[in-house]
Formats: sequence, structure tokens, C-alpha cells
Amino acid sequence: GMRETASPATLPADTLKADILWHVLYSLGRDNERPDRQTVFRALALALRDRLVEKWIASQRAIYAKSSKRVYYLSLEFLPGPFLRQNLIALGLEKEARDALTELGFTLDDVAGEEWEPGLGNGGLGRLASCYLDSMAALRLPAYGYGIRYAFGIFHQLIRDGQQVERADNWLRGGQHWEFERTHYMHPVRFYGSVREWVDEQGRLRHTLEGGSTVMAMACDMFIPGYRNDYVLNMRLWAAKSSREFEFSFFNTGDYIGAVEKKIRDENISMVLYPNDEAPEGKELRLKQQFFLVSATMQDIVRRFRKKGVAWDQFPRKNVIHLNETHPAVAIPELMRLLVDEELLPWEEAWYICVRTFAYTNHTVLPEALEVWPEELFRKVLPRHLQIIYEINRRFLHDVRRQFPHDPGLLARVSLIHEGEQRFVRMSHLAIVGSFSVNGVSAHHSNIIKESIFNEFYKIFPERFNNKTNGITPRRWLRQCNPTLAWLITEHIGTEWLTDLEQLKKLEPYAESAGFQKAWMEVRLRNKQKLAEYIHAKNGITILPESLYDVHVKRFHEYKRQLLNILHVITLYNRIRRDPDAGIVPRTFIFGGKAAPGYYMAKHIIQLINAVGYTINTDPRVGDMLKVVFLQNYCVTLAERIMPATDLSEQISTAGMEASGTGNMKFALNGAITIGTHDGANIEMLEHVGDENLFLFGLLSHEVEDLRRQGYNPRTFYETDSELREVLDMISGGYFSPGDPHMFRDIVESLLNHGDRYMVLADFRSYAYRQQDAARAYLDQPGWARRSMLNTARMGFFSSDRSMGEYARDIWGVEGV
Ligand code: 26V
Repeated sequence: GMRETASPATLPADTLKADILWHVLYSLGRDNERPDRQTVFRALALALRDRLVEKWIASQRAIYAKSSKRVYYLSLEFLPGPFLRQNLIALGLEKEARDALTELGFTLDDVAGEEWEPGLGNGGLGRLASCYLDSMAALRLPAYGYGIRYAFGIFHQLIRDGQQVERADNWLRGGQHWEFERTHYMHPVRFYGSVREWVDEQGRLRHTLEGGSTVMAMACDMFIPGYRNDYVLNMRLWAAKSSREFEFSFFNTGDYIGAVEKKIRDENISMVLYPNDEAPEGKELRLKQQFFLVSATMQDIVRRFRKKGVAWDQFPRKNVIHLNETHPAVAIPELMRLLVDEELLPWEEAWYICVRTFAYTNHTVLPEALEVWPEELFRKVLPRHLQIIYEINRRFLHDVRRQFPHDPGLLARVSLIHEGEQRFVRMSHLAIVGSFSVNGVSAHHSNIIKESIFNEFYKIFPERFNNKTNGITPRRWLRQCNPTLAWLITEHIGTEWLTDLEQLKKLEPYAESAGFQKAWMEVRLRNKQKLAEYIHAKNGITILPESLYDVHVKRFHEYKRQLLNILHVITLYNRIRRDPDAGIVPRTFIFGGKAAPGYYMAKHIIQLINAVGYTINTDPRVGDMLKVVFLQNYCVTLAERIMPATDLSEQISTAGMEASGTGNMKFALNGAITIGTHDGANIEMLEHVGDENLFLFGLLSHEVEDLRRQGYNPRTFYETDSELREVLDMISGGYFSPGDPHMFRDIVESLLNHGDRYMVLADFRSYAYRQQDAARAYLDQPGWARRSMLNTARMGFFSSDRSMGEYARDIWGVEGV
């Protein structure tokens, strides 16, 4: 058949069409006379997988031959986004694919629209992990991503009657086309049981887990190609499979249904992603997920290490295990258990290996997001690991007591165990004590870590703390999502920017060119027209492409202050109602984002935005001056539509609360101008683009702290600012909820009577002024074009290639193969 002509590595370009048809028939079992769009998509994906797996095998051989130190990036979340276009770009097959699809009667846009993205993450943290894999591949790093193949990813969000409704994300329903399931390749993972202590013939104290139950971890591999470099990395996701015990129990007891129930329970472990990104749920299943990832991954790492036949003390020279947040931090006691209980290394030697192997990235300073586990739960699920944590803690506290003999309170504060009415294992403390590197994700955040939340650890281990400012991949976030702008850039400065984003600096001289400004703004306007069409189709709202697109998309959380934004929207509405000829710049406010299903206030704010939108969009006095759009189900696919069409990017978190942000970078790379607070990576963006090109406002983090200490009274702002007062009175008086005047009372209460924890009222006036500056700037279109171009031109630093280069050099000590 056609397969034989397609020999590895030298596939001629014109076989893509033949390969698609081959897969339609032989892999998908469909008539290849007139395949439908979904079938063609799947066949194309399979044809690309063929090419990826060849390059992956070659890359693995290269890593093995070089005997390189390997990087293991462990994350409970990955948000890769749709693969099709990304893989075509990386493999250099975009044109061939277009041609092949044209011959088959389809367009690439249509076929790409058939892909359902794997939503295996909540937001920033998961998307960062995927940008990092893309850059690790671009840099040819000897690296592996490890995670969980949730059967259900982040829920699909619908807006019904102005409220968020969650639907299960059954992303696997169309079958799998990008991954290889390794059905014959499984690791056992053991939970529960009890620890038996005994003494062996050599008189050593031994620990053995008895009883408990075993679940199998099946590897599912997905490929991440480097940009045009023939290098492919593997993202290995584990799926839970019941062990053979299922069959035995069936034979032994005849309890067939009971055995099936056990199978279902076991396979639950990888069933669903926890949709929470602010307050950990403390649920047994979540802890099991974490250990499931860790245990299976450690078995893979150890198996690969053993192949080399070198001594255990070489382990840190050959492996570095990176912990994306504390979620996989149980890897630390798991490695100790392997070394001490199974390999019989002395504790000191095992610990020496551990602390040279692990590196930890912190992604949040919100106290409620710091992970802790009730000790009882931990003991039940992982009894031996709890013992090991106690021993780590005993030795750690012993050392601290010697280093700081005159601070008795210190021990309780840094202990791995929080002792109160209930005892908790503090995962961040475990991660810091067990790692040689602890990093924050922006300069500002890393300083906060050192100066406040982990200050005492910083005093104990100053050399461990460092910063690695986040980055984003320019292949997806410019080249793929904004092909026309990418093309305009390439026409002027060549293609090098794709792998060396600092090259965008070469655009700066064009910022003053009227011709280039015009071309730039034409591309942007076309992008805005396309988004207007999408909004019309989805929401039935007509928006003016020439209006200022003011966009706030990200997870809903009070600290991200979507509420501050909508208060300002209402302010503009009131100004128009008072004076329809006020000369306000026409604006389209676009919101998007999911709220954790149990987060009452966040869901309520979504509802308020939709209610305000309904009122404004249907008020004839407003007309085209103001539109408010809520786009449902914000996800990577939707972000790719929005980023290229945004004028003003909202990055308005309470100062000190957003660790970095990465949406801020995606917008600016596509030529949006930021309105934002002095928080996270906004501060570094300001340093790079200059303060004429970015609108910052509001309290600084130390001012937030000072104000809180002095006793912040939000009511004074309500009393002294009449515009603000009018807005709040409208909300609490039912202006936006005439059928139920009390509907949004809790929101206003949280601001006026419950302390306004996120200082929305304190920043309101400064925000409103800055918004006026933005509107004025928009009236000067050549000036806006210049600002927009300079934002793009100066985003070089925020490439994830730069971030990964720094991790590789400063933390991991690895180079490209
Ligand atoms: C906590 C939990 C608790 C258990 C359930 C699942 C879950 C998932 C995530 C988290 C903590 C998330 C922390 C986080 O997402 N931080 C974000 O990380 C981005 C990448 O570094 C950064 O840009 C954002 O500013 C930061 O909020």
C-alpha cells in the first residue's frame, strides 16, 4: 500500500495527501472516497503523528548517546491548546497541508476547527508548563514533561441566563489521534496500607508497606516538536488502570459486580482535573492524584537511570526533577523512600542526593492557595511518606535550632507540620527544604517571596532563592495566532525572531514610518473585524471594529479585580446617560474566564458583568458608544482569537497578588497596550516598553500593606467619590437586576461592609483617570500605532525561550543536545 512508499525521515512533501487518505481507510476505517471534515482532521493528525514519532525516536537516541543530564518537569497541569497548527508550523508542513486539504475539498481553517483542545489545566500555571515544553523542544533540551491524562479536563463553561453553568469536558470522546497509549507498559502505584518495622540480618531497621491497594499507571505519550529543528519532546501523561487484582477477586469470590466497582474506583484517580485554582480542596482523591503522578514518574526516572549502571551518588548529576508548584512535592519523600527503604542507602546519603535533585517553582503568594494536607488524611493515604516527612522535619528543625538558637518561635513557623487544633503537612515548606533551588515567576514576586512569605527560609537557605521571570512561546502566541502580523514583521526583519525574540527590536525604526503604521493598523483592524464576526455569531451582539477593544480575559478571582473593571464600565455608562455628546471614545468591553464552581463571589461577579452588559447593550441612549461582551468558555483556542484583536489589555490585580501573569505578555506581543497595576511581570514590562507605552495605576504593593496595617476604610472612598457612590448605589439598588433588586447586594457588601480585601475602592479613581488617558491616546491613531508597535518590538525578553534558557543554565545545568 501507500505506507511502504512513506519511508521514515525522507517523506516527500506530496505524500501528505496520500497519508491522509491512507489513515482515513486503515486507521479510521472510513470510506476514503468522500471523507467528512472530522475524519479528515483525524487522519491529518495521525499523518503528523507518524512524522513526530520518527523524530521523537531519533531525539531519544541522541539524548541517550550523549548521556546527558535529564530534566523532568512534573506538573499536575498542562494546557497545550490545539496541536494541529502548532505541529504543522514546527514541522514546516503548513503549505503542504493547505494544498493537500484543498485537493480534498477543505480549508485548513475548517479542518483545524474540528480539534477539541486538551484542557488539562486551570489557567496560567498549566499554560506556562506548555509554553515551557515548546521552548525546551526549541532549545533541544534533554527534557520530559510528566503529568496526568485526565479523562475530563477543565469544565466547559456556558453562560445561561447570565450565569456560569458547567458542563463536563469529554475531550477524549472523538478518540485519540495525537497520543500513543502504551497499553503494555504500566507501573504499579500503591496507596494506603500500614508500615511494618523490622530488623534484617545485618541488624538494619527496615520499613515495609503492608496491605494497601495498587493501581496501575499507563503511559500516554504526546509529542512536542521543536520549531523546525527535527527535535521532539515527550509529554508523558499517566492514566489510571485497575490492576489484575480485579480478575483474581472475581475468580476467588465470584463477586463480579464488586470487582467491577473496584475497577471503576481505581480508574477514578485520573478521571477529572480539580477546577480550583485558588483554594486547594484537601480531598483524598486529589492527594491520590498527586502521588499517582509522582510514583509512576519516579519509576520511569529510576528505570532510565539504572540503564546506565552508575552509582546512586551520580543521580543528581544525571537527573533534575522540577516541581511545578508544590502539587508534585510528594516526590521528595518518595525519592527518599526509594533510596532508603528499597536501595538501603543511609539516610544522610539519600538526603544529600535528594536535595541536589529537586528544584521548586512557587506560583502564588495567596495564603489560601498554599497547599497543606491534614495529617490524618496523609497518614491514611501515604503512611510511609508521612513518617519520612517527620524524619526530614526532625533533622531540619535540629539544624535550624543550631543555626538560630535565640529564636524559639522560629521552629514552629518553619516546621513542615503546622500544629494547631488540627495538624497539617505544609507542602511549600517540604518543597523548600527538599530542593536546591526555589524560584518565583517575576522579579517582583521573587522579592515578595524572599522578603515576606518565605523570609525565614530565605535566612536559612539564602543561596536557594532565585527569580525566573515567566515567558510565552512566540510560535503559538504570535506566529500561529496572528499569521498576518507575523507575516508583516517577517517581511521587514526576516524570520529570526521566531527563535530569537529579541530580534523584534529591529522593528523599532519602523515605529515612526507612516507607511508601516498604516500597514500595522490595517492588520490589526482585520483581526478586530474577525473577532467582531465571532462575537456576532456567538453572542448576537454587533460591535464596531473601530471601537477600542478593552479586554479582560483570565480566570475569575477577586484579586484579579474584574469587579474594578465593571465598576468603571458603569461609570462610563453614567457619563453617557448624563451627556450623550460627552465625546467618549467608543469602546467594546470584552470579558472572558471561568470561575471555580464553588467560588460564590467569582460566579456572582460573572453574573453582574452579564447583567450590566444586558442593560447597556439594550439601552438606546448608548448606541455604539459602549458594548459589553462576555465570551463564554475562555480557553487556549479562544485566547488565540482574542489576543490579536485587542487594543487595551486589562492586568489590574491588587498589587502584590498576581505572581506574574502571562496573558499580559501575550497581549503586548500582539500589539495591545496594557492598563495595569504595579504587580507581577507588569513591572518588568514597564521597564522594557517604557512608561509612555503602558498605563500603570494604583497602589504599590507596599502601599497596599501599609494601608491594611493602618486600617483601611473603604467607606471613605464611597463617601468622597460621587461617581463611585452612584455606581455602587445602582448595583445595590437593583438597577441591573430589576426583577430581583437584591441580587448583587453581597458584592457591594463585600466592598463596603466586609473590608474590601482586594482594595477595589482604593484604586478606583486612579484607574478611572488612567482609563481616560488610554481613551485620549486612542484618539491619536498614529500615536496608538507607534505605541502598539513598540509594545511588540520590546517583548523580546518575555519569550519562554529566554526563560527556559535561564532555567537550563542557572538551575538545571543542562545544554541542548
Ligand atoms: C492551586 C490548586 C489547589 C488545588 C486544586 C488545583 C490547584 C491549581 C492551582 C493552584 C495554584 C495555582 C497558582 C497559579 O496558577 N499561579 C499562577 O501561575 C502563573 C504562572 O506562573 C502566573 O502567571 C500567575 O500570576 C499565577 O497566579
